[in-house]
Amino acid sequence: AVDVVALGESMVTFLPTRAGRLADVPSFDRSIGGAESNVACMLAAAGHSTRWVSRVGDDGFGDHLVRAIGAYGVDVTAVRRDPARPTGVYFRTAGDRATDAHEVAYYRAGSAASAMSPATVDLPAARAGRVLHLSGITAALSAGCLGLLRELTAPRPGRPLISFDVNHRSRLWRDGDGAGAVLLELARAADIVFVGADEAEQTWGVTGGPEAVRELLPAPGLLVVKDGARGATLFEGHRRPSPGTFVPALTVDVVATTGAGDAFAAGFLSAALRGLPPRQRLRHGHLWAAAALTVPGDLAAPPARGHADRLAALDDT
Ligand code: KDG
Repeated sequence: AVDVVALGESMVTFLPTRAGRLADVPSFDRSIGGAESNVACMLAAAGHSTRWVSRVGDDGFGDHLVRAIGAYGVDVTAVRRDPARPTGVYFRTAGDRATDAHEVAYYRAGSAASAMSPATVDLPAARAGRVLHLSGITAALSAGCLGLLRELTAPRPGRPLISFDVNHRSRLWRDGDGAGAVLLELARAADIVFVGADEAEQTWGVTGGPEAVRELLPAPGLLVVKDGARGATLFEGHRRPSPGTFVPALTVDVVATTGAGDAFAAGFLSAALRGLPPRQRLRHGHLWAAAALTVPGDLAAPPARGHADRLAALDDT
């Protein structure tokens, strides 16, 4: 059986060759992005069996995504080609932390992946893993995509563990879409949830820190509330109030934050699949996130397992 199946839209990503506004950058390097496939690629690179389920266009960018993601060792046999709709692409600025002038330009409306639905996706392939990793990005893409997430997260015998990264991308939602309600419904249906403390405030108006997020999401057996550069808190089990485990993040020179959340989720899931204890799951999340924070692209190679295990076992008290 596959360890982790990740389902979602991936895009060819254009990374600027230098810092500056999109209006000023003259050239871009081709790369790949996609929150869920980033998770699958990192897990595959770390030796886990993974599958990516999605749709791409019957075009060169679709060929590139399937080839590049497959090259990480991810099973791409359940990726379908759409003869009519194109593969999505996006452009973004380099990590301009100092100016806080980060820009993202998506060209994904009407993409092949936005046509995902229970009718156009191989559902048995999506359900075949121990863990099915999903994100809130998919919910914003189309009614069919939201219907697909509802179908996959509905209770049913033998359902894989649902891992859900809230990933509230406000640029993809319109007023009236009810992003907060939809993302809350999906997070409540999941077994493992990743959410940023700032994201929880923006999405649900929760201001009381990790404990308040747990109040809102008491059901997931594993809830990780990430507090950016400070650290992350893990709540386990279904007890209320459940004491959280906080582990500080690493201090790194950030090149670009894009993809750090995906890397955190991948590192955490890897450690959880290997049965490592709670603190070490968070440590692996931070270590893998550090790998993504220190490269310009959305996707980084995970730290070598033995090395990460030794670092994760260090005592921080
Ligand atoms: O988490 C990184 C992703 O945001 C990026 O790779 C692109 O999937 C993407 C999105 O929808 O923003």
